Amino acid sequence: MNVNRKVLTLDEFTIQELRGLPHATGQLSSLLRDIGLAAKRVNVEVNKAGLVDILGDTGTINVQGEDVKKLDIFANNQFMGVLKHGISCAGIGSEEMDDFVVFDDEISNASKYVVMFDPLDGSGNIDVNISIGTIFSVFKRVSELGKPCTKEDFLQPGNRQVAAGYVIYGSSTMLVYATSRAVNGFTLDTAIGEFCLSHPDIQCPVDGKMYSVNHGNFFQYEKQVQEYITACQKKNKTNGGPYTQRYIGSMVADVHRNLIKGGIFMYPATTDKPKGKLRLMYECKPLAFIVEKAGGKATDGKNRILDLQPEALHQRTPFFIGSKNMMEELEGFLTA
Ligand code: AHM
Ligand code: MG
Repeated sequence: MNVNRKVLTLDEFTIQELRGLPHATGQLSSLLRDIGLAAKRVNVEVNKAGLVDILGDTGTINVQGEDVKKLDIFANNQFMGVLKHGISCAGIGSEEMDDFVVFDDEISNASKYVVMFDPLDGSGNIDVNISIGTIFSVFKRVSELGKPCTKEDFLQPGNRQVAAGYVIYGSSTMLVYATSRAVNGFTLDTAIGEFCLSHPDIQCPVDGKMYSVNHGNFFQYEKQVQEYITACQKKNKTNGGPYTQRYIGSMVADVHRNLIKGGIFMYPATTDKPKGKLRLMYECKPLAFIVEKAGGKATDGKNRILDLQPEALHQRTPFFIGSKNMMEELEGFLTA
């Protein structure tokens, strides 16, 4: 058997990283490995989603709807379960749950981190075989170690994240995560059941030619946003336009593509949703941390996402994220 020892698994990579940090306790590495394990379990079920539709108990539309919902809950329980049974996480917040969950046992109370996640983003795409994702965000606790974690641990601004990442269940399954050091991407090798380092030190291209936005909402956007979108569609020597429009309806997939190839993703406020649709804590802050760490930018149209002080767990925000120069071009329109 030809074993390629140049390929590092997620576990090997996190252990290797620890060697460069002699004072690290290993809790963050262990937490990332726990997330990798949950991602593998969810991946198995996501791959079966189409089959479940065909072989479902009654095959009616209602049952299909329930199956899709079940996968959301399955993903939620997998991530919550591995984090609860691990040694690094004191509690979690999830887009699927009304309130945060305090694990409150001896090991969890001694753990340094809390995690917030969207277990299955873009879940409306499950039953049509389109990429979906998990997004996660890791904070160091501000509450006293040895005691149960508190709401203040969760309501921290994005610039306090110690790590953030996503899993994309696509044509291949990838885990991408950022720490203060770098953004690295791991592709699941299904033959050995391991995430392997495939995209070391990801840098978001400074320029891009793709814009991602729901055009169906065009007439609900504010005027400056409409003007920017219109400019994206025009020939323009300075920005290389017209740009190509790509909108999957699974933000993880859109942002992942833009991170690798360059581009901008927008979910602006609409007249129906004046605060935007996307959730600051579970979706926007972690993606902003990753893209900024890779050299891009992320704002709510006025402020840096990472500087927003959250007020509620399920808070929504308008969201603009992507390549540095495209974001600055957008900012020119928004401040005009
Ligand atoms: P969800 O968390 O309910 O799945 O919603 C988030 C998703 C994003 O992945 C995607 O970009 C957006 O909603 C699509 O919304 P719309 O259909 O309004 O364009
Ligand atoms: Mg979501």
